[in-house]
Amino acid sequence: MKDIVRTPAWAALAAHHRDVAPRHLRDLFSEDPGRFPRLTLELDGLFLDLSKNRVTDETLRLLRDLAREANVPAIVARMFAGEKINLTEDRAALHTALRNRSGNPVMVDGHDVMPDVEAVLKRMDAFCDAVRSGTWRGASGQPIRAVVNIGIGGSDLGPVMAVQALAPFAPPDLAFHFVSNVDGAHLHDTLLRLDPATTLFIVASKTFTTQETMANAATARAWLVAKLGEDAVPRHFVAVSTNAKGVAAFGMAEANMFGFWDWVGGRYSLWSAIGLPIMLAIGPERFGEMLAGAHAMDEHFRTAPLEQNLPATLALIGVWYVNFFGWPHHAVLPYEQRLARFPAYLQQADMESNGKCVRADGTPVTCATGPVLFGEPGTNGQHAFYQLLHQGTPVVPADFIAAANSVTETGGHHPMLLANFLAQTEALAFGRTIIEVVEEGPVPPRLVPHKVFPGNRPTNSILLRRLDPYALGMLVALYEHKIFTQGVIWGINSFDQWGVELGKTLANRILPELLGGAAQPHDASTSGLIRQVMAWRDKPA
Ligand code: G6Q
Repeated sequence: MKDIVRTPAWAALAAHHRDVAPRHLRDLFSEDPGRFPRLTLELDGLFLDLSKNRVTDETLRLLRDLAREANVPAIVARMFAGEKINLTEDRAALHTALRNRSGNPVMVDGHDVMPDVEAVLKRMDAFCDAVRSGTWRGASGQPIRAVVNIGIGGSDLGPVMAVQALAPFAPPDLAFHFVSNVDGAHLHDTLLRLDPATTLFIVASKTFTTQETMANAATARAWLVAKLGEDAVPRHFVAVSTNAKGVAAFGMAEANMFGFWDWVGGRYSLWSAIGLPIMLAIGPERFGEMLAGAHAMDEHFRTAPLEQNLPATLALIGVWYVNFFGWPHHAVLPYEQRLARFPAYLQQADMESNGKCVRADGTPVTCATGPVLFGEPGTNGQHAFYQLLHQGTPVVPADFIAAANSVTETGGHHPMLLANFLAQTEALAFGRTIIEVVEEGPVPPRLVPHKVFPGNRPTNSILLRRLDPYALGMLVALYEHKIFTQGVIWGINSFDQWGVELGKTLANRILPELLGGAAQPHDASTSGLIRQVMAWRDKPA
């Protein structure tokens, strides 16, 4: 496999970095009045301002050469064609088929998957209409008023993020809860507020073997059965899975199961039946709009030249910072309270996809890969960690996300929110010089250095018209494809996650010890902690 670090395109970027690194964004802007129009891109109501990045036209040209060197366009085509690009799991990565609105077939192993996708969507539509209209009744004849999604990782983060993001599109008399953690407190505190007669549980698990989900589902089932009896289960439990046998073994009828397929990666699954809570919240039509937004981004990513390609350009600028500036962090800062879970969602999408030190062919990487991603909604973050973003020693490239309109404009708040969004990227890019500090008015000399802002801190601004289902679909697909493009450049498989296995295996080994089984050999720290836990555990009454 080609080592991207040893290519002429990489060497050209390394040499170019020496020219660009000392330059300040203040100069890049003052020398070039055409910078903003040239470094902005737009697609269907999603506007991307790249101009506050530490790049020149030459940087972008060289980065695109790097993408060609890494074969990005060809590998993108292979993903859309359903080739098994997830080599370690021998699977296709076809989340794009789940939102394919083109009418064209998508083939996996010689089989067109689109009729299967359409059939599940149709069943989801009918089920969601029934629940939302009150035709679907609980065992005691009452309509559903609360939906509890039990799932974790990819079977939780996408739905919880999207249901929150699109809350104004949901009926006010249907509450949504998400239980993921095996910590019984999560389920306990959720059930406290619920009436079993009006509660619907969705057990969401691709494998239907995940410890956390199975434990939470079994406890929730016991709670329901204790209150309403065994016969109530089919009116209050549905499953989303690829494992029909596992669902049957749990005691759920096939009619209550919504399927998907092994070519849907967990963290790419919100478009599949895993999105059932989203469809219950916003209804089938708006769920279709979300799929359409993602499809528009797919078509753009698949067909637009690298020069105009939004996901590819975001990816390349990220590579520029990680590999050439050596900045290992990335912040995602939505100026939209309803995107509060978007950074957590992206943390999984990005860090589980590209947090790898071995390339797809099993050889070690020779450069840094995925950054540490974090974020919080603005303006809350401003009153918390932005100090470090402005004046700290690490430079943290950041994506700022905002919508020109709020779906629920309230009390004139939105212009205040937008002013903060705009002010922060301005402050990060341009900072405040000593001269500006002094000119602003009398300031004690000892405070001058504290009031200086270095600036030159790069940001992308992503502006939506409003956060509606279509825009959310576009936004999520934008990041999915950004992540994939970076994985291709680094030569890693963005679709597996072997790094989460070891902890699971060790936990399975430790659990019997905590239940009173014989001590197993561990390192001194782990054995000591097990003894301490056992000493402090309350004895069962
Ligand atoms: C995502 C990962 C992982 C997965 C969870 C839940 O890409 O594979 O986060 O989604 O481990 O798995 P199940 O859906 O099988 O319960």
